[in-house]
Amino acid sequence: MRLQIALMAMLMGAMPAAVAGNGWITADEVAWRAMQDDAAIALRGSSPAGLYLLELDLDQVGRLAATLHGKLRHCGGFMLHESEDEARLALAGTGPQALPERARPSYRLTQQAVVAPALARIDPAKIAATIMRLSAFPNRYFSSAQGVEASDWIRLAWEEIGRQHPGFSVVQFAHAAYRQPSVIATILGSDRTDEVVVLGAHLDSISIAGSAAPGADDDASGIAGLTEVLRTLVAGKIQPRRTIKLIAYAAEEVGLRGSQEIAKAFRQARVDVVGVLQLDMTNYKGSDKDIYLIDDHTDPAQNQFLRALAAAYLPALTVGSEKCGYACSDHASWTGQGYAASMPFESAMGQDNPHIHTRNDTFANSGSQAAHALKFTRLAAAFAIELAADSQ
Ligand code: IPO
Ligand code: ZN
Repeated sequence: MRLQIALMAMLMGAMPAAVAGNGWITADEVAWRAMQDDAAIALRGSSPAGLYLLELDLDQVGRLAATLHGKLRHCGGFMLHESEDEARLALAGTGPQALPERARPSYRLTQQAVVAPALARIDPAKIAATIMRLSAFPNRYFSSAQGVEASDWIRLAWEEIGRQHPGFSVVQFAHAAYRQPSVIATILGSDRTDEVVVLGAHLDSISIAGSAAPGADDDASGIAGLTEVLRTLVAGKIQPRRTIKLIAYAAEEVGLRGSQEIAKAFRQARVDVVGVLQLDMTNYKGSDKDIYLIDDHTDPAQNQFLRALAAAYLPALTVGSEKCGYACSDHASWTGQGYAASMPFESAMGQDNPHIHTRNDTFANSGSQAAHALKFTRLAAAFAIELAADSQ
């Protein structure tokens, strides 16, 4: 009933004037229901697909994210857009299509001789060390000083590892609207340099109670995985044909803001990204299978490629699939720009780490082990090596 009233009011343009606006978000049904009593939010539209267009003051976004975390126990469930037009495009689901000139990879496996030793070099103790170092920051919130320090730490750590590799470079990507920069490491391809393979994870953390936010599983585990993939590529002096980029995204917890800006910048520059892999929460084994491929807001053909990689290189692992039902991590930002993206997740929905977004998302509460994250790190390394070597 409230919704009809709201829709009617919207149609009559009589929404509460309180909302100065310039923040436009699209949210799914569940998220909209959880925030529809919030006077700071105005309904501006909805789609048959169950998406809602909402306007709010930008400085309300952080509070809204925390409120939704509290109510829904998952991140946001909304995407923050830079403009009303862009939000209306997302509402209509008419985001940018795939780059017409982009050739589909063959997804053939040809790098057995390189992948096997690379996976053997991956050290769970190093994954654990990175998780413990990152979760030692009181928080890694997108607008906090510690959030900036965490970004700096990752850049320095990757620089330390990567400097041995001739094609390596690392930069921080500044976001105008908030102080936490994303970090982008690059291993330049040998001859298919303009074709790019992206591996990502988010560096920020959040605590709904505003308390400490160690974010050991969400998502220090993903950053630790990327760091170990970088180390095994460099240690193996692996020279990919395509360029490999490792991205630590800022501000995932408050609307996928870092990855949206970066994915859009790549799309606007017509960068030929041949595939994107997201690692977000990989170290809490809450279900019977080892890996759950998220199959909404992702690419079916690339998900099949991941199954083939697991079967070939990690035959002991069991792989299932799961739906998030909303844009549940940074992979969705790339999908929204027409790129192929995938996200292997730690468990089935609802069996994932119960401590996320609280002071209790610690390494200890993931069992003081990195055995689960190790599986995802190996899969990510195989993905990078095979896709970046693909001669298609
Ligand atoms: C998340 C992701 C997938 C599923 I299934 C359940 C929960 C967590 C993600 N939304 C998050 O908070 N990332 O930071
Ligand atoms: Zn989260």
